Amino acid sequence: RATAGATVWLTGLSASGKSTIAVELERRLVAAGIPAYRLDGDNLRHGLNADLGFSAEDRAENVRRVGSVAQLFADSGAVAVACLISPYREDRDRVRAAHEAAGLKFVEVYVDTPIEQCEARDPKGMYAKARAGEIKGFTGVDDPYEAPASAELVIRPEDGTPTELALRIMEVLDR
Ligand code: GGZ
Repeated sequence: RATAGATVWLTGLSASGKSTIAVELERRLVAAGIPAYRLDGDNLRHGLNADLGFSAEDRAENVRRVGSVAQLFADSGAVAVACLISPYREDRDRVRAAHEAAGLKFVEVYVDTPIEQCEARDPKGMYAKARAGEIKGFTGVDDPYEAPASAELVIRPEDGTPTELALRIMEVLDR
């Protein structure tokens, strides 16, 4: 089987649906006998990245560390499924370059949910807080998000259910 030793990198705004797709992808890969492990930015900020905030420097370091851990998983033959906002193109491209230099597949997936929809979902009330000025430097509100220029896959909400989207990512992995 072609799928082995790869990183899937889901990037997009808060509440864009990255984590939901990542959970489904991880589940389906494991069910298909492919070892997979999810690296969720929000979760890792409680442990490995507990010392980091949301400045551009800290986000860059967050992406560097998760990229490095993802690469270790990929090197072991597993599929790392990273889901982080990762708002800066340069930071993501560095992770891609490191994978490619090591001969490891890197699949960038842009979860392109319009901010209006992310904001309408607002599962944790973060956008409301950002709009009220209670959170400063919130991505998409008063902090930048640089969309990928050449993602392997661009996903929009109307493109399907999380299950359908996970299957589509698996097809790209199999290429
Ligand atoms: C963006 C923030 C911020 C700011 C807290 N900007 O949707 P969530 O709530 O559960 O997940 C978001 C998470 C973003 O962490 P990442 O590690 O993915 O970010 S990055 O890749 O940019 O380093 C959000 C919450 O943290 N959160 N403050 N200011 N998101």
